[in-house]
Amino acid sequence: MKLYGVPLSVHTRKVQLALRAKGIDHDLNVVIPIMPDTLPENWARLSPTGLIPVIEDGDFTLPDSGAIIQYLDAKYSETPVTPADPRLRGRAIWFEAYMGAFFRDVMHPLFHQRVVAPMRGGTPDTAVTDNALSNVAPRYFQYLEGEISGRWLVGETATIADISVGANLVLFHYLGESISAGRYPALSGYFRQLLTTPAFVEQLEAEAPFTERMGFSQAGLAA
Ligand SMILES: N[C@@H](CCC(=O)N[C@@H](CS)C(=O)NCC(=O)O)C(=O)O
Repeated sequence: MKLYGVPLSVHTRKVQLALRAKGIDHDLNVVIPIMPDTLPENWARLSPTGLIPVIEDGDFTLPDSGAIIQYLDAKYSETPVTPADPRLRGRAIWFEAYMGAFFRDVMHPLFHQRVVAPMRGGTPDTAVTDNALSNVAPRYFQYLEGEISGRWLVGETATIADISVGANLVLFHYLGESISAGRYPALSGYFRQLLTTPAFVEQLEAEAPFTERMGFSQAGLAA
C-alpha cells in the first residue's frame, strides 16, 4: 500500500492511523501540495482536487481520507474502524464529518496563517487566528465535551470518530495550542488516553523525525 501525503497533514494522519489500527503496512511517499517539486508527474490524475492523501493499492488509486478509510474497511473487514450497528455507524460517520468542519473552520486557518503564510514570506494575520481560537474552536470543543462518556467516542472500540478527532488535535498541539483540562476535562482526558493507544503511539513515533525537521515539537503531546 502506497500513501501519498505528509505526516503533518491531518487527513494523511487520519489514513495512517486507520492503517495502523488495522495493522496494514504502508509506504509514505511525501507529497506537499504547496511545494510543486514534491508532486509526482501524474499528480493531477491521482488527486483531482490536488489535495492529500491519495492511496495506491496495486493498480487501484483513491483520493480522500474518508473514501480511503471506507475502501480499507471493506477490503480488511476483520478489523473495522466503521461500526456495523446502524446507530453507531451513523454517529461515527457524523463525528468524521464534524471534524472535517473543525478542520475547515479552525485547523485550516490556523495552519495557513502560522505555517503557510510565513513560508511565503508573509506574517500571520492574528485577527484570523484569534477568531479561530477564541470564537470558533470553543464551540467545537464544548460540543465534543458533552458527547464524551467513556474511553471511545462511539461504542466500545476505536472508530473513525476517534481517529478523526485525534488526527486534528495532534496538529492543534503542534501549532502550540492545547485543550484546557479545566474547561474541557472530558475532552482533554479522552485525548490524553487516545494518545496512549498503540496506533497513536506508533504514528507519533513515525512522524516525529519529519515534524521535528519542520520545526514542530511533540512536547505538548507528552503526558
Ligand atoms: N476531504 C479531503 C480533505 C483533504 C485536505 O484538506 N487535505 C489537505 C491537507 S490535510 C491539503 O491537501 N491541503 C493542501 C492545500 O489546501 O493545497 C480528505 O478527507 O482527504
